[in-house]
Amino acid sequence: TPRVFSGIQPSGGLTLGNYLGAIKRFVEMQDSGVETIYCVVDLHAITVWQDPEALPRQTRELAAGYIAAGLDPEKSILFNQSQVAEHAQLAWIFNCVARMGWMSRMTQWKDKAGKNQQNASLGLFAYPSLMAADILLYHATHVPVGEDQKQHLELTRDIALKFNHDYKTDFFPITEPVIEGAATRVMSLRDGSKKMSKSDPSDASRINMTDDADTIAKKIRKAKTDPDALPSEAKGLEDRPEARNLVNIFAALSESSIDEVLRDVGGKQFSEFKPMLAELAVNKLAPISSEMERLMQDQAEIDRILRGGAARARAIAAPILQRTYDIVGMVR
Ligand code: AQP
Repeated sequence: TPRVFSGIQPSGGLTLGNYLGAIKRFVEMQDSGVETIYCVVDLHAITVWQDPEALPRQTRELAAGYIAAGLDPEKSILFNQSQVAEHAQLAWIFNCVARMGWMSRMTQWKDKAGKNQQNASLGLFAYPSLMAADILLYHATHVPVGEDQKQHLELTRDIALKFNHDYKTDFFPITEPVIEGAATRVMSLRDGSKKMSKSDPSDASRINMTDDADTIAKKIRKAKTDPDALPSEAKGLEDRPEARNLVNIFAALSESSIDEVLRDVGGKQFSEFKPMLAELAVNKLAPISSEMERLMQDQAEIDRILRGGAARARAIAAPILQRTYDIVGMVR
């Protein structure tokens, strides 16, 4: 039977990219009736420095974002990673299976470590090994993610294959990435060649789920574009990354195709299209952000949900870790 696992880092506020590329898909999968497990991956977040004063709020806000966007803590298992120690325990085993060379080829490692790799954390280097543990700890079969996580999911498959090979077993399943939906790669509003990211130093580069209507309108108004009018079909967006990104966001938010959007707005100038996009974005995001705000009033309730989710997650994870230890040859 299919089992879905995915996670998001509480490394800042949620962006429109996280919403369209991940959370919206999480909700659809939950509502399709399969077993769904969604995690706030706080152990991943600290691979780059997180202020311990801010991390609890970021964690709770992400949990609130999940729920406000439609995840139901009864239907899905919602929890934060550090409450289920088995993630770190399985990651250690996988650290001993994965090879240095595999990790050093990861583009996220190269991007985030930058020029000064010697000074990046060992955790950042081993990030994909922990991610493989997150997924394989539940024998998850399907993992919905944005395009940027594709390479890490391939590495998860490589780790499962090598573990199965080294220990002559078929214990770990080969996971399917689910990179679908209209917006698997939402780009920065300031640079159409960079993905929209929570940790981009420029706040103007992204739409945060908690931005108010005026801020959203202002960011879209200032979004980088070219001087031409919108084309009337998708082909006309080639070599126009900024234009394509805005049309793509419009399509994803309105649940229509790019061609359908261009049928309506083809020929318009950005000065006319941008306010339409802003209005749509505000209409879609405002109910979620106001619900997030309401949920954040009751921290104890969020913590209770995360603890309950962690207990349910552990009930699945613990036997799988024990079985892994047996396969590896650990005495208990
Ligand atoms: N721009 C994006 N477009 C589509 N999907 C996106 N995702 C992230 N950015 C976009 C998807 O959101 C999920 C959670 O991502 P993450 O928090 O684990 O880390 P990330 O991919 O590195 O996201 P950020 O926002 O860029 O965070 P930071 O800045 O902390 O690294 C994943 O499914 C991801 O694909």
